[in-house]
Amino acid sequence: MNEYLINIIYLVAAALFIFGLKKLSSPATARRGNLEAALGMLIAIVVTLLDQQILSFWWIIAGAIIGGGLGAWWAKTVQMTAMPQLVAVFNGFGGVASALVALSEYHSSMSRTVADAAGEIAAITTGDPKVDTLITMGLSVLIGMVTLTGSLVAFAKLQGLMTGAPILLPARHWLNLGLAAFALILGIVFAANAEAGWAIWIIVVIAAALGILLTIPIGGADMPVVISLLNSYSGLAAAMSGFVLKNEALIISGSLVGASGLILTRIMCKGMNRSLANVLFGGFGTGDAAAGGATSSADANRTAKQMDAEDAALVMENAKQVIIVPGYGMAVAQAQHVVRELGDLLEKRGVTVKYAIHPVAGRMPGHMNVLLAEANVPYPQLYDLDDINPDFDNTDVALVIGANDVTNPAARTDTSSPIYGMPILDVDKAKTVMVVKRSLNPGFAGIDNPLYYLTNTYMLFGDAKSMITDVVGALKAN
Ligand code: TAP
Repeated sequence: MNEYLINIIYLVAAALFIFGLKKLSSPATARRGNLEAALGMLIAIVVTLLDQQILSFWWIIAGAIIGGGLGAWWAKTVQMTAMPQLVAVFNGFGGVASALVALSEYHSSMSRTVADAAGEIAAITTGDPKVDTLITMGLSVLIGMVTLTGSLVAFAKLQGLMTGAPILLPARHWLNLGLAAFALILGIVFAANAEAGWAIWIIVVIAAALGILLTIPIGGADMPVVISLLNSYSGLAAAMSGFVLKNEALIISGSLVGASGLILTRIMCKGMNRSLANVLFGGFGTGDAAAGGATSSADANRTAKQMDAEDAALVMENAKQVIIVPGYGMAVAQAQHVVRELGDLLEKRGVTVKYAIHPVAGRMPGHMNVLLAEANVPYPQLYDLDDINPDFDNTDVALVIGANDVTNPAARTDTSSPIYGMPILDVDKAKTVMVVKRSLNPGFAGIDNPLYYLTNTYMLFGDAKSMITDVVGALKAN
């Protein structure tokens, strides 16, 4: 195929990636955006396959069937709450794919095979790759392998295969720094001398070790941030492979993944009021509190008032406005469908219903948006933190469902709190606050929530799905 034609088609694919990404920024256009980006990817793949450099379609078809089949089966069967670890594994595979592409390209360019006159295959060394290609090969291998092992550790932590608590090795920063410096030196040796194939293999080992060492000191519950960062790394590794293969579409798509992963990481850190350095090197957290990692530090002298489902239904149906605040507990209980049913019933009774979405509610970016979209909650009813916060003052009921940290007023008032400064949903400003959760136990941050002891707060103790089902039943009976 003509090189110019290929590049123009790659450009079309890249444009589709960018338009697709833009559309992903709103729930209303996200599906279309996904489709457009997928179409871009399809075009890029077909053009690459039609390109004459493709050697064996059989390998490609076998890989697509096995890999695609496994991926589709896993994505279809995964629990919504296990989505972060699935994404982690996908990132890891992306990283190692880039590393393998760079390694195989190095070896095929160093050892080009030619058929001799007798039809036998003999290897000759050409020393073909130039310095710039060698540098990008080294970077692709380094970043790709860090992404692979880092992602596998993230997966193991989230899946409970290893402790979620930070593993803090003595002098770990020096160890990591030493390994990174060693990898850099090897990279320079490799770039200066294409024959130094041994150096790239040592880089493989060091990068694999670095991925593990950089990820084990991070608490299990911070893993979603790490996964988003590793996602960015996998994009960078792909972009580097793009330079190795001189494939513009790969360079552009890898850079887009790299940049969007970084933006997402920043949004998540901002939502938690933590710096990226604090997440990566702070050794924060004891694992995932919701998985039993933390204990309540509630003051025994304070009492939290309780309310039952019937009373809650009565208060809500007489309200002008109810703001529903979903959190991780709603995801665990899979209560989104019955929550929507509650919202619909209240609306039918003339109550204005809004959903307040905190950027880090749940355990992955957009977690609440995805769940509520799955339950067909209309998009216009979903409000971001900045848009909804001024509304709580004029709201009769804030109904908190399985959310904890994202509603903790200590973030506004208690300078000694680990979450001080984290933007929260100001639910305490509503006339009545109802909190649906099973106990007074803390959430991810492992800290007490003074919200539960305020005079306007009522606890509805129980599993989110069964409690909201009871409230719905009471509303229907009224
Ligand atoms: P959390 O603060 O973790 O609180 C969730 C609450 O849900 C728990 O206190 C738990 O209380 C309750 N719960 C668990 N299972 C339940 C069930 N079946 N029914 C009812 N309640 C249940 O959640 P959040 O408010 O959504 O905040 C998210 C936290 O995760 C933040 O601290 C955030 O920084 C962190 N984080 C988020 C992300 C992203 S991207 N979303 C990434 C990393 C970290 P009981 O045990 O008493 O029921």
